[in-house]
Amino acid sequence: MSKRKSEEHDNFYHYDDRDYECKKPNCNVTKFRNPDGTLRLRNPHIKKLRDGDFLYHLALGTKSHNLEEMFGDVKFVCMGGTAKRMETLANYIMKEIGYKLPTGSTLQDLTSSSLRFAMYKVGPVLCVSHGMGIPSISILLHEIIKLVHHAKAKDPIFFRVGTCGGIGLKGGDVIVSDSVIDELGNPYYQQPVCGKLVKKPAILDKKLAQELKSLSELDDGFEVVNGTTMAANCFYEGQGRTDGAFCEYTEEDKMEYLKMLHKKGVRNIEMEGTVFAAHTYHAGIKSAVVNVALLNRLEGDQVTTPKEVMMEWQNHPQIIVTRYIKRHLQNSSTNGI
Ligand code: R2B
Ligand code: URA
Repeated sequence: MSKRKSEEHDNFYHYDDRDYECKKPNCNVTKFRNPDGTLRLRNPHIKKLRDGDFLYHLALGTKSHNLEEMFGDVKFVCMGGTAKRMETLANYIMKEIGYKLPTGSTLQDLTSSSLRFAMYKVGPVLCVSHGMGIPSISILLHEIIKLVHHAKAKDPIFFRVGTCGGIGLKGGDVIVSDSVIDELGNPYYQQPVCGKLVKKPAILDKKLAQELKSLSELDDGFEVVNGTTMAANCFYEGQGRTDGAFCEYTEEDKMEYLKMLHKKGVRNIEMEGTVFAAHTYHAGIKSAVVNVALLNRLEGDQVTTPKEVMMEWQNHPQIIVTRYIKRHLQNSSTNGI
């Protein structure tokens, strides 16, 4: 492909749906996924790396590992903030989908020599920690997207299962985002690249968000809602808190801001949603953000919920996402996929 042509078709504005069909008439560049569901990497340089591709923060590489053998069967990637939560999730999924490890063995962190992220694999499900904030999850997204590409995993679906501050929701309630915005209300992730500000639309799969919401059950003991999520770069001032080390605004300013967000459909605030939605969308990956509210921000800023309650609440997004995974694995085994 000539430079000109590749530039034209690499511009995501030419692609109008999740399958990235090019809108140009008679265009033969159709998808960022191959017909078999494997990902086409939007980076021509990777193929040219002389010593293969090393995923530094995962301590895995195309030269040192057989990524296809290790990860080729991955169908779902679940990401959450902490290593412990991802280990718990992997063990929970293992029980729910009836996956058996050889007698006497336990799940191992597959990134053990990296010490940055932790990753557990349960059959077709990867559970990986992403740390806090956009820079941290962005590093992980680059490397996990390359991992599933190198592994030739087919049609992987990505989930972020996390925590957030709810707006007008109770602690323990779950928000499945149908859209994500930044602190200024922009529905995209923007980042300086080689001295220029580059924007990527932060788009989540609405159908997936609705399906996840529909998996809530009457006796769950928590609500599941769809809504807009705001991703902030800061836990304190960036989320309008008045309990940080600095605060040059009033309680009234904060309440006005939070109420304005609520009026615009924002139901929660967290710290990764924009880049998660933007990078998965850009890669042609279906994705969802499922967060549990740790507090109602209209009632305060401090997170003082007792640890045991918090641990229980943190299971709520995991319960919903695991139901989705279980249902889809059952359907694919019934359909012989
Ligand atoms: C939710 O919780 C973390 C901050 O406490 C952050 O990672 C987020 O999005
Ligand atoms: N995580 C956030 O980013 N904000 C909150 O209020 C709670 C958890």
